[in-house]
Amino acid sequence: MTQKNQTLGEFIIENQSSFKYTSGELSRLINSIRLAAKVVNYEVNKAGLVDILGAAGDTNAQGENQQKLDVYANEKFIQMLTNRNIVCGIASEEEDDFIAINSYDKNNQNKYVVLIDPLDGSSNIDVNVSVGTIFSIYRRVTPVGTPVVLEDFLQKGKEQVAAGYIIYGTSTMLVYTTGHGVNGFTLNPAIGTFYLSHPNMTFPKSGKIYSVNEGNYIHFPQGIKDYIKYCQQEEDDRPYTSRYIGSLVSDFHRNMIKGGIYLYPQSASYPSGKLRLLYECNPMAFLAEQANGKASDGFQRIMEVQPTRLHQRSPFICGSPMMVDDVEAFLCVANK
Ligand code: P6P
Repeated sequence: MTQKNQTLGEFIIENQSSFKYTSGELSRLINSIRLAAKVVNYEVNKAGLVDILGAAGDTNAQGENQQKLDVYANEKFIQMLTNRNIVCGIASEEEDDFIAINSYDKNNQNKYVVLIDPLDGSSNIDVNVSVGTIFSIYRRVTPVGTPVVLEDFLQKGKEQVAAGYIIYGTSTMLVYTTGHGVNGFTLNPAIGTFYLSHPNMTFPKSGKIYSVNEGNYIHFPQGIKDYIKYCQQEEDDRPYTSRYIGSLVSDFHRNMIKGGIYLYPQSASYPSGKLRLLYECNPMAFLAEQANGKASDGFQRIMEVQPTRLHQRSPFICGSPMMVDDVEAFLCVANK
């Protein structure tokens, strides 16, 4: 149930009873993400004013140049989640391995693990384009009080208990689901409070926006090439509009509101796709499905994929359900 001008804190309390299993821990976990979002937002919004731009001179687990804000956001989310003693483990795009949180303490009854992309779209930071944080939350599968292990993180996306993103854009929003629909909260920076601004967000069944890096066109699978040409044909409600920000959270957010589809297929640079299954594809897929959208690797529901590695990548097709169905049909025909 949603009330006008409800704050995120009020929303969490009011909907606590609908969180499966929780004894308030999931609420506290969402609250710690809320605080981290405000802290990171403050730095992101003043990035152009202080010498925090530019690469940190290091590279992350993916061998990509780390931006200083990547490092800062990673540190802040890990710090907030650790200090509140809510989770037993954290995995991050910026960390080679997962981080065990006090899980050698047999009295540690924390049952959640969190996987994060601390600052997605970071290549946009220095050019003042929206970036985002993506998070995914699971219950651990090994007994509480024992050391958290890789198996606790390598779970199918359909096992997620919550997922969401923060978009640091013209306004800062926290959008998340606990399996009961998707709700968006906008930050009032003057008082540091998130207000329910987008209750029950849902993807339109179809749309006229497609988001893909067409610079990779010649390396796309034939079915993807065929779909892009389909989008460009002058027929029926087409041609569609191409909109690609280079920031998954921003493209996803616009497409969820207006209707549309995001595609990151296999390419020459990324033969398995660029996006990471565990902390990009799966959380965005959980949100998409909870918003009546779809998310696939082109051939199967992405949340059915069994992960085998922490940083594994996957092709990713996500958005309005009828548009995802179209892409899968083109891929199926091309693969016959
Ligand atoms: P490309 C950002 O690095 C990201 O992971 C997504 O946010 C974004 O959609 C994509 O990669 C952009 O990749 O290869 O088109 O620059």
